[in-house]
Amino acid sequence: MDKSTLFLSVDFTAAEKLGSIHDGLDGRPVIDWSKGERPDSLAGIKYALVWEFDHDLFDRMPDLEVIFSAGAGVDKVLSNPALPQGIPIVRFVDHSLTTRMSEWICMQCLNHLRQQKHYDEAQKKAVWADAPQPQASDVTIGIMGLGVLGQDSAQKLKALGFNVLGWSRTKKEMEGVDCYNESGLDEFLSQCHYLVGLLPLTAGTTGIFNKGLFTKLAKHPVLSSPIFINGGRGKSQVEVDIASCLEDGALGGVSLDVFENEPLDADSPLWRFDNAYIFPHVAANSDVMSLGRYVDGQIKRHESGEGLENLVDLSLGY
Ligand code: NDP
Ligand code: OXD
Repeated sequence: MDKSTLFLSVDFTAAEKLGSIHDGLDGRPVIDWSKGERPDSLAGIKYALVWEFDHDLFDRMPDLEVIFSAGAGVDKVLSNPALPQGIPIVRFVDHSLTTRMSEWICMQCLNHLRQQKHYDEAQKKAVWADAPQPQASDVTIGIMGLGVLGQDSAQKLKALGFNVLGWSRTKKEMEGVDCYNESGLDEFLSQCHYLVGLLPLTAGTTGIFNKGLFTKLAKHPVLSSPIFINGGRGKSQVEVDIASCLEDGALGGVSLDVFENEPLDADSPLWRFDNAYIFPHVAANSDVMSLGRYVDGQIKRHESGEGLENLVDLSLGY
């Protein structure tokens, strides 16, 4: 049986290092809009894989059955005002992406715990200088967002010896991790020395990481000020508040992979804090070949009647 064509509107040029999207698609034909392919008609297209895309494209796909997001977060896809009604949207859930996000989260927690900035500076100046050395079990890390990524990070941080707490919209049950929901937010925050953000961007999470929230975090007896690490979405954080908290010591350090506006403006003060690790939204890039394999697998499930996985709940926005 001929495979149905996948419409592709994602520019993978920078990401196709280890393999191409085609390597994962098992021979499925593709119309690659991002590479300038412009067929006379988009009628008959049942599947579209998108990230940022022209708002009117979907009007030209009367036969569309499924939209696939090229990332785990779907805020960009959902922000399209011309999104067709009633078409299921599948987000990207992938072992490699999950594992790499947990690596980044663990690395940031360890960077702050083991005072990496202090040693980087000391090395630059050829100074032999000691710094306090608490162990992981002295530190409580709270994760806001206990979904696919948050739960994997929680388990790996636990394995490193940290005390781990979790917070999510619906309360989770995780062995060894005390979990909270919205009503327990203050109790959760009051215990966290480090706060990790792994939330999707929705109306409910926009601007949630602000000064009011940071001032509720716990002060560590040795490291003193709390640490904020965000791998979710930048518009969940208020950057003027982060800068002000780093200045007045309400925050002792940050690791930020995501920003209100990306790329982060060269004039942003966040680049220049000694205790800030700044990354260009690279905590866990989608692996292009895995993404191809995933989309092809989901189309096969859909066509065999097995059903799509990881569907976005439009009423929740993630
Ligand atoms: P999931 O949908 O699996 O998990 C989202 C979690 O956030 C769930 O626990 C959910 O609660 C919780 N949540 C959502 N809204 C609220 C709210 N208003 N209040 C409290 N909790 C809430 O997503 P993933 O774990 O797969 O991904 C999380 C985000 O990470 C993505 O949406 C994306 O923005 C970001 N991301 C960033 C990457 C990067 O490179 N920086 C790479 C990949 C993803 P509940 O469990 O109750 O539903
Ligand atoms: C994603 C991302 O959502 O890369 O997958 O940010």
